[in-house]
Amino acid sequence: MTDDLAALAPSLESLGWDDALSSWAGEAEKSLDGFAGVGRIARTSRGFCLVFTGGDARLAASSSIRSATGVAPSTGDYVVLVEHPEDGLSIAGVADRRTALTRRAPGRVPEPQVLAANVDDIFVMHGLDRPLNLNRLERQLVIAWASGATPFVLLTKADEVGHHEEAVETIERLAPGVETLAISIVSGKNVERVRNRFTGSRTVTLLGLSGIGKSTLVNELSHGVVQRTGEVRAKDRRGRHVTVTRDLIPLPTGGIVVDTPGIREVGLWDARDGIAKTFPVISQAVVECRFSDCAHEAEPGCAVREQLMDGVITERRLTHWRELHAELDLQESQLEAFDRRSESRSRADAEGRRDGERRRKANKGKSKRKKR
Ligand SMILES: Nc1nc2c(ncn2[C@@H]2O[C@H](COP(=O)(O)OP(=O)(O)O)[C@@H](O)[C@H]2O)c(=O)[nH]1
Ligand SMILES: [Mg+2]
Ligand SMILES: [Zn+2]
Repeated sequence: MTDDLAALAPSLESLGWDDALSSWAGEAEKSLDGFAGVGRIARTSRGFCLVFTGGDARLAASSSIRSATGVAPSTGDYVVLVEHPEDGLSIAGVADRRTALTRRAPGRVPEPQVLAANVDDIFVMHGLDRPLNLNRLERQLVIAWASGATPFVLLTKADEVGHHEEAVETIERLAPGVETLAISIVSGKNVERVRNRFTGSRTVTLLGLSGIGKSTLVNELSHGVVQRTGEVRAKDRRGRHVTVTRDLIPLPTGGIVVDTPGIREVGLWDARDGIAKTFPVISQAVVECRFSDCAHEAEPGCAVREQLMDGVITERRLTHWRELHAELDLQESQLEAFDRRSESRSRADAEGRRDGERRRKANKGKSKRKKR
């Protein structure tokens, strides 16, 4: 890949390093053995992180902090580093996150995965060259809102369709209060408006399926300084540089963009608030139902059903809203079951340890007696 993130070496200030982070790092430094500086994570992969350290980029191990604190350092995190002769450079602390774009990690065990930390805006992106998938868009908006950052919707490849105003209107109805723009790198439509979001250390994450033009937008925003995509392979017409890592890219004209690989599975994590913000009309109606435990089925005085009858709320949206809550309900019960299991496991472990301790003491007594 020709992106060569490590060569960018931005200053700490342009990465958003501020006084609060300095005092946090100063405190951390006091208790750390082998303090080796601070930085912001540019990329993570398999137990290692590429860290921008201010004028430099260094590779640091991240696995030990994960096992010690349970926090997996993520792209966008602010960190302190330590260096020891035997294990080299490693991450010793992760600053509290301002915001965190989080999904449920794929797999059976319910656990969160932070896709990007300390981001200001999230661009939820869809290609206009394919049909709009409203459920997918809502799901992405839920995790975007739940992150604490501000979501935007970008409809890409506007040059490929003549009727993008219609799509913009659909999304504006779907996501009131979320700014929606149709853009095109080919015609230049709205590229300047997007570019204007990037100033100072403002950090924007691109979210959306593979092939919708995220990396192409990064190339454009960086005026070609960063090359995230290559020529298209003749054989299968796929871009040669499919993005595989989540990379934090400081732009030469200010602002920071986080390019991500297309993620198919967007499981929710801790996202009730994100659901409420994505479905403001339903959330408001719920409060107005006569019964506080209204299931919005056939109860009298149900404001949700009233608005459904009036056509203010659509059947599809209500169904999807229920499904998203059900996903979190299921996850919560999985988590409880999981906690119970690990609790009984640690109780068994503790008993095992006590037994072992008793045996060791008994053996010690025996050997002492033998010696005598
Ligand atoms: N027509 C058109 N094609 C685009 C536009 N932006 C990106 N593409 C094409 O879409 C394909 C996928 O782009 P890429 O940036 O790799 O998508 P990513 O997987 O989201 O990073 C490439 O062939 C791009 O040339 C656009 O505005 N208009
Ligand atoms: Mg890409
Ligand atoms: Zn109701």
